[in-house]
Amino acid sequence: MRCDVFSIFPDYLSPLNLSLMGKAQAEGLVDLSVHDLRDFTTDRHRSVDDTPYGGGAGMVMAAEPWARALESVIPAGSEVQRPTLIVPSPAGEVFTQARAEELATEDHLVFACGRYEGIDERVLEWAAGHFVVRPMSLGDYVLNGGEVAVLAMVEAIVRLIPGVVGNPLSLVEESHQDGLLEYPVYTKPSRWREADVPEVLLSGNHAKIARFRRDEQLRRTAARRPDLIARLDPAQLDRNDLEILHIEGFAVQNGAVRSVASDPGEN
Ligand code: 6GU
Repeated sequence: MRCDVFSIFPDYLSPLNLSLMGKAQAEGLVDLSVHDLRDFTTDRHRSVDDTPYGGGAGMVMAAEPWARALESVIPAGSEVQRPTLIVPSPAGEVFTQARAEELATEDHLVFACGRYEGIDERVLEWAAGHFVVRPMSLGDYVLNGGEVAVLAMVEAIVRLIPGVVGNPLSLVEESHQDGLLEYPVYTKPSRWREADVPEVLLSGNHAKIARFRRDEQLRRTAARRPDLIARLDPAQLDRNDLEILHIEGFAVQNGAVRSVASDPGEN
């Protein structure tokens, strides 16, 4: 996979050269380039921003440096498929594990890190002629710029490329892989400061261990992320699952898992 990242703070992206991401690059699984947006300016001050039309606080990133930057990575041949242009923004669609899986199959991703109040909208309209443009958000909070979001998205995507994570089995038992949070984990010693590891985990009974872990996934997800429980497919739940969910205040109604918590004000 080829990845091009554009930013006015290229140093912000240097962690992408460390650890698993650095190794993926060294092994040729990812070809990552970080570019300084200011290298695509033409004025003496290398300026990238200007005041917003219509007024309002802050500055807006100007179109021309962005267009010149993005043009530098448009593939030459017309037969190659358009790269995906990810524009980190709190106004984008939410980046999830499903989006990471989808993007991990692409040949060429381009990331445009905005700062200030964002990028002149006409850049995104123009870019749609050369890229599949996807504004994407990490979640409902505001960062100062797209760089930290790109660190998170690139890490989530690249680790799904075959060969990047040494043991592919470690990808299958993770949070969000089956729509549930992951189960709690423990290591030696079995008793630590009066606290024992759940006994079933020492039993060697693999069926019981699997059931315990599934129950813990359901309990945790119900407590911390009821929104994820509501998205479960009831056809994928066994009797034991339904029993746990019932204890946690959920039941299947009209083909969906719903909260039946009697707590007034809850819904
Ligand atoms: Cl992708 N960008 C910015 N600036 N803020 C964010 C975000 C992205 N996701 C959540 N907050």
